[in-house]
Amino acid sequence: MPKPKYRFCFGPWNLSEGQDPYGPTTRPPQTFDWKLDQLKKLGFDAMMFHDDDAVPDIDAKSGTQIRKETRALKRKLNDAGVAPEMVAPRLWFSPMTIDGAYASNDPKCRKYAIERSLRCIDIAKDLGTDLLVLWLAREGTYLRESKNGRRSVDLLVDAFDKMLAHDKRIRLAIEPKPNEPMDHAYLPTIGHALAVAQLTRDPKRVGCLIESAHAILAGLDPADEIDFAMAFDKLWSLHLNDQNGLKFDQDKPFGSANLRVAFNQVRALERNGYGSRGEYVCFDVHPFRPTKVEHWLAHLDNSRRTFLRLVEKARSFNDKKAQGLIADRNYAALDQMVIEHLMGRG
Ligand code: XUL
Ligand code: MN
Repeated sequence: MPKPKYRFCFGPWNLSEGQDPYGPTTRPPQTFDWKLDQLKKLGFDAMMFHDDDAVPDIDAKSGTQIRKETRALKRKLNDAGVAPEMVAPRLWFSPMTIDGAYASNDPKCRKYAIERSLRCIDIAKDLGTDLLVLWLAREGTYLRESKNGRRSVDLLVDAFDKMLAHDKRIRLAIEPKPNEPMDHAYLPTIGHALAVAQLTRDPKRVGCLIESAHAILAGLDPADEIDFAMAFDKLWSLHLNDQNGLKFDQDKPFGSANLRVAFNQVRALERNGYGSRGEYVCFDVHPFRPTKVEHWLAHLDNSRRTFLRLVEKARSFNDKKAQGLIADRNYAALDQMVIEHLMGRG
């Protein structure tokens, strides 16, 4: 398989201001144009969008206005030579999604969620991407008795079907996450995402996006999630980052908590040829809250540097020697070989 030249992406939300549930922002807000400039300066290739990153205050705007603003954004991206990677409906902010979106108990709220998603598909089309990412933030429960799990699956499938019918070219990439903000999400892993794809009217157009931190939160190794998704040809996007154990979603720089887990993700991408069909490597990372304005871009630059260094490490790993150790069931030596390789020897 030819070695892909990786292309990189991030979203406007990855240049965040430092707010957390316990305190306010620590950096001043910046304009979208500033963020696009930084993306270019860092030499990234594409930007990913929520629908209201593309069209702010989207719920208050008419279809005509949304279209006008989307086209203006498209021109701006063209001028900057930056591709739109995907668009994702932000279905977790509105008063209409307090108790869920597609699987809300309230039919008016379900209708809102579907209509907003269809508008988001129109934005994707006008921007020039066929990828809709669905992070199903509020599809799950805080308490099991509040929803009927079986009915929720049916409602999710019904919503996906409406999206697939709305635009014959759109592809849905489900981004699973097991918890946060929910206690338990309905689609917590890649296995769930790919299984639910089979229930839709066009399984070929329903795939997934793996986020490293989300897989770790599910107690899984993200490298295994990558291999699993790619065995089905369903890994259409990727949010690389890192996560220190089973707690809140940390969105740390790639490789920052566990270099070996990062190395194994890169190896999985390499062996499956990720990127060879135009998929981007996106970093869903955030600056640490104490980060000063002058260091605001470091987490993105560092993530890409680490990724590229790990590509070198994956390509220079002595597979022949490793295979010998595997054949001899000498896993202690294999373990040490990986460690020495990552430390610069072996
Ligand atoms: C949430 C998350 C989102 C999605 C896009 O944990 O990762 O930023 O990636 O909606
Ligand atoms: Mn993500």
